[in-house]
Amino acid sequence: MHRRGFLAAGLATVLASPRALAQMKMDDMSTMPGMEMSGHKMDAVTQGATMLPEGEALRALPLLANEAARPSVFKAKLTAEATIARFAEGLETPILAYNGMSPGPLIEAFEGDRVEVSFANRINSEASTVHWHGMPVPADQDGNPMDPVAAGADRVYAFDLPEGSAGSYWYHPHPHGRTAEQVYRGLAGAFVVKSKADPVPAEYGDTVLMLTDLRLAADGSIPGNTMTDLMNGRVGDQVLVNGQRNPRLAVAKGDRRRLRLYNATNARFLKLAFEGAAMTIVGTDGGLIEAPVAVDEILLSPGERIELVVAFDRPGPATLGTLDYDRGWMGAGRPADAGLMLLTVDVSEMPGAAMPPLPARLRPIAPLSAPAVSRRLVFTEIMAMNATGMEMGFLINGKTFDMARIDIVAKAGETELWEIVNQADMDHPFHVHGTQFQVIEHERDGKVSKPPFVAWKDTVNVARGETVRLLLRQEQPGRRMYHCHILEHEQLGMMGVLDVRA
Ligand SMILES: [Cu+2]
Repeated sequence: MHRRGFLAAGLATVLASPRALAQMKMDDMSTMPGMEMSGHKMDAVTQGATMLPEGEALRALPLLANEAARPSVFKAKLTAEATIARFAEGLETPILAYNGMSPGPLIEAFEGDRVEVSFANRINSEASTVHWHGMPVPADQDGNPMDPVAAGADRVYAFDLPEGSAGSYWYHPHPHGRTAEQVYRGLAGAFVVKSKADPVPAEYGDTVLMLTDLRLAADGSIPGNTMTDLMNGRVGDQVLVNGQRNPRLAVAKGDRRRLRLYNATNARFLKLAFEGAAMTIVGTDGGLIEAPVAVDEILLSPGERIELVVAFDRPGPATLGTLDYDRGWMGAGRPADAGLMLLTVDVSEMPGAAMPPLPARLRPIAPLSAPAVSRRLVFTEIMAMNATGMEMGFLINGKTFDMARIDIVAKAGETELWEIVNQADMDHPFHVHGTQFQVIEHERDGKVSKPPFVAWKDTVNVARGETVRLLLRQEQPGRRMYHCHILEHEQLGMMGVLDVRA
């Protein structure tokens, strides 16, 4: 939806119940003017959906080769360009890819490294950027919408990876108004920063599982966003792991595997459980936590990552699948959350080589100091009728995103308390660029709860009706974005600009 005329033109009616309105208008909305519909009707989502074959051997993500001649430097080229994916026999899908692949190549570098990535935007007539999601890079190297790389242009992104920054990051486009589409058409990749002194045993391996969401029409094409997608965020028909549907991985009985799970979907909330294997959380968005935490299930909202050690002690298949999670859905067509099989692990009858135990302590995390400043960010949605039909807005403190406006001025190196208040009907995963934060509490219906462990995060789900309080410190000056990581919501205005001053 273009914001032209929205709010400024005046709203005839702002309804008290957005959900009821959304349902009422559902049938008409696909033909409404001003929507980026690409001619697709609402029901195109399920009619004629093409599902990929399941059960291929899990592919490791190809590594982006380091071309640097010197040690402690990571140097490579990344090209964004249209290509044809062949997801199945006889099926051709036009996608966008980094270096010809989707997900993009895995970038692996070490703490202390200098990174220089030459980016070539070869997307036809669209600006793009590379945003280094979660990484402590300088503001002018972070691929913000204010720094577009025009179609056909090149630029170098250069930054240093500080000590202590090891973690599971990712990269994706962040151009003004085009992020959601460039991501669902295929542009996203993982960036793992490694530590030279990693306490997790090397015998566990280190496997990135990039979870993306795909919707394919019968002809193999990826349809554009519908009105439902714009409201709820785009949810596809199938969740892929490293570009494959429910791939298989073979392990020996007794094996432990380190798995880094990425929710790189535009808008799908993934409540995950491993049937037949035991999960232990060892890390979050910004790296290892202090001590391992055993869990039965995990909620991974769009943009979040989690690092697990999974123990395969029972022979037979162990499956990573989804459970139901109600994140608030507007209108008809709520997708089934539960029962998606993401990964099948075949555990052998014969035990493998003995695995070293996971250490009881991983690393200390110093709590952020007492905040010097407190801020309150209120997330709301509005649905409104005007002369041409229904329009919707996704707001932070009553405003839609304006690239020319600075919403918050902060001081580099100063700890702040951010209170993210979700007064909307949907969950919104909150993300801020340039740093990692610490969630200190959640509040819902007057009940306050603390997170089960201290962790570095750059994305946190704020459930509808919930308030999340977090401590945050930006070390480097410059303009940073903060936004909902449902990419359609970000695109429709749920984003602000933080100006960090030295
Ligand atoms: Cu949102």
